[in-house]
Amino acid sequence: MDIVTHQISPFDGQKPGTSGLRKKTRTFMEQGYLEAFVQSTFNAIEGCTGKTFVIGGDGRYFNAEAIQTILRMAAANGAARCIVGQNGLLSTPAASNLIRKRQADGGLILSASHNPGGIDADFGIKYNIANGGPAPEQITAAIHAQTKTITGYKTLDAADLDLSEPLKTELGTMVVEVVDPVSDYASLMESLFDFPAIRDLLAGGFAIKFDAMHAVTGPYAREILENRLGAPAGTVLNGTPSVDFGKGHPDPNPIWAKPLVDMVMSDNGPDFAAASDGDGDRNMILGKGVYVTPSDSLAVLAANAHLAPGYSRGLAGVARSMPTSRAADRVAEKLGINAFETPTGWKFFGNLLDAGRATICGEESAGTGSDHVREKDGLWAVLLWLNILAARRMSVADIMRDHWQTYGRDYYSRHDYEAVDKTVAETIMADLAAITALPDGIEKIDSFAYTDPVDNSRSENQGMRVFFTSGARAVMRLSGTGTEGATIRLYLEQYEPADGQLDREPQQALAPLIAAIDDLTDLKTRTGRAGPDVIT
Ligand code: VG1
Ligand code: CO
Repeated sequence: MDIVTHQISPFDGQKPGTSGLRKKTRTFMEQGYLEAFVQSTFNAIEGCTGKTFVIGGDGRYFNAEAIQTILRMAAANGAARCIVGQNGLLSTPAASNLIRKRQADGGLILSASHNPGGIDADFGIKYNIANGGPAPEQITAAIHAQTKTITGYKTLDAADLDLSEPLKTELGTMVVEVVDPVSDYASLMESLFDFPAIRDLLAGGFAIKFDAMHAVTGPYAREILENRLGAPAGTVLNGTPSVDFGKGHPDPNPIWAKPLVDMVMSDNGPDFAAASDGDGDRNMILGKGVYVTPSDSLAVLAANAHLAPGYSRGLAGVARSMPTSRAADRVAEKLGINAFETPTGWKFFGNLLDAGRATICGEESAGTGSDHVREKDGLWAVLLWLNILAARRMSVADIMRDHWQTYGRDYYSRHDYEAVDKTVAETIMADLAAITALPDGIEKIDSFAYTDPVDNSRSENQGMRVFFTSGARAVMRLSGTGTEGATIRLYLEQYEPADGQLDREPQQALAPLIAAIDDLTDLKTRTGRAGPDVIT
């Protein structure tokens, strides 16, 4: 098979965002676009010679074609081996696990995660390093630098491989191993959690539902929840991955997973329900009559993790992204363990996990995970919740009440203003940063910067924070995963002590804070919106 080099010129805007490069699918399908980014990645990591990579994606439109392209390019660039999920599928946490388990040099994950899929929707690709986690900023910056000067890419003149069955084959001199995407991951979960106790809980009539949202977790959830834990057939909803996620938006939040929320809010709804996103790294947790905010979920998991065998020795520390509520910090303080505050994006947890300084990490955007892999992990969070429910034999609502009565409650909400004109959004941010005279009730406004405690790398401009004298906090930042205009994310939180009012409706509890931020920034008028597009 011949190695061929194709000349190309750089494409504008191939700058990885919060989690890899995300663009419209049609952009990725332009001739040479994917190739330019993949070759830039290979160049940035000083080539592929002799290396092993894990490759897989969430099954969205263009996943299958992109994988064939990447395999040919990896072979032409001298890689020794590629491990690929059957049919090109791998959830993000399963890919992270495979990279670690097989001691691969890295991996390429094809996903735009919670963004919709289809020829007129979004596609994405990201590079993960040998620890199984997303490439840190130094590497994504090196990839971006390569994309600006690239002149050509190498590929193999070869036909597509059949990836529909587990097998070992060759592409040029590179070995291609097609693997069952589920089994290693399911075994990892079984090693962390008390499966007999969960099986017993479910056998006793505790009813659960899991909405895979037509995305990658369907096969994983069926194997784990239905086959290994004995949940009745039909527990997993929308369990067959489809290229356009059933024309849905695979984002597990009360807006996009509304049918599931309606189900748990109904009289004869299940005791527990959960959903995950396109690539399986996010989770939404629901109990009969309750939606658990991701920030609270992180705190509850940290407080109760010792009930699961994998965490029975306790936690080294808890890390959360800056906009995530401070509920987890309260748990860390009580447990006497480390609490870390990092910028948004899972890549910032990697060093803390590698150094053994944090065991559990989480983001307000419905991502939680631990040191078992180096990505957030939707099904992991679901199983840890089930393990806790099996050990404590309480309802989700009672667990929440008990948690707030112990630690107090951080009322929390995120308001998203989507597809805002980019210049308008940037000016709103710049004006907020420029405020010098603080209005009454505001104690401090700053721009969050982070120094990684392990390697001392510095990340500036990670979001504006507004601290109120009442103890409330608002955060504003621009999304780094969108593909259209700018998305302004406004994060709101207000603490209520354990002896205070713990059962208020969050939007009402936060109403004064919402009004104060609108006064400060003129957000609604300047975006021309009556209110946020999405409230979580
Ligand atoms: C969003 C979330 C962030 C998350 C990222 C990737 O980023 O806010 O917490 O890490 O998505 O999640 P941004 O820059 O749009 O706010 V996933 O599940 O889409 O890979
Ligand atoms: Co995701």
